[in-house]
Amino acid sequence: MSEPLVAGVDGLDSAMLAAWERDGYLHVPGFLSGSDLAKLVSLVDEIGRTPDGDRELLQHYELVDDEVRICRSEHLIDGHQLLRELLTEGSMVAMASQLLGEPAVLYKEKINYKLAGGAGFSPHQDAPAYPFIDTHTTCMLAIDDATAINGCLDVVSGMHGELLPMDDAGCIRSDVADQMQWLPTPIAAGDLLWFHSRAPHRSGPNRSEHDRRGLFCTYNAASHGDLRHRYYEEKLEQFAHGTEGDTTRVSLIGDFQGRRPSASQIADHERRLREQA
Ligand SMILES: O=C(O)CCC(=O)C(=O)O
Repeated sequence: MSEPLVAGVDGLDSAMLAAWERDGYLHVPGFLSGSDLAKLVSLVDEIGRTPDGDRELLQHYELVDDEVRICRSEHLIDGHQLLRELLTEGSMVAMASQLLGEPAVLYKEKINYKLAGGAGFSPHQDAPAYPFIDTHTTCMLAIDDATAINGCLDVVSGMHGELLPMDDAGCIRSDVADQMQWLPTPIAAGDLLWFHSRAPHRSGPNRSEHDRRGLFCTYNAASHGDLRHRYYEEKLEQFAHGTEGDTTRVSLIGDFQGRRPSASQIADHERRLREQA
């Protein structure tokens, strides 16, 4: 049984909570470092090489230079005790509870890989992609440094009060997004970036030669119920009936801009993963 990761931050102070209320997002430096961060990095590497369905994972792929590349893994905690402990016990869930103002429970969790050359995300709010209740808070735990070149998140401050007009994909209408003041939020590996589910955000493609991976965990107030199982059931149901398009579908909205590989390209890729394992 592996040792739990040791976090360098165990709570948010009143200045941080005030910044959160004002901005709808919050950068918390130094959550993981040293050997704890290294352990998480190697687990993310291993998850990225695991075929869809193994260890309960839901895997999503994009085409980068016509090669199949992992772009998202989700439904992580059932097959990975280290992640289950990190995301459902201790300081991560304690911070989510502070931000929600009451005890929090995990709603969903994912890794966005954005490997070198990987695609970005259109301007959106998460709330339309997260059914059943209105408010969630999400944390990006940076696995690699996230920079303006490799596709860190851009956010808009103080716009987390209401849902904005959407296009057919469920993203923020471009005439509205074009008027907003977008702030790049570069963060270092091991840092956290918390953001409200109505905080507008977007991210560019990875224009560097290095990967920009992030572990994203989303919480809701426990008084609204433990909705994680229901969320994944709903997602699988919607994906089963979804239409095929040119972009990879990773969400209940169409925010991801990555190109979709064919089913046979994915099957070949996963066959090679199994041969290499
Ligand atoms: O990973 C990114 O660059 C953006 C993530 C995001 O906006 C999302 O998953 O909703």
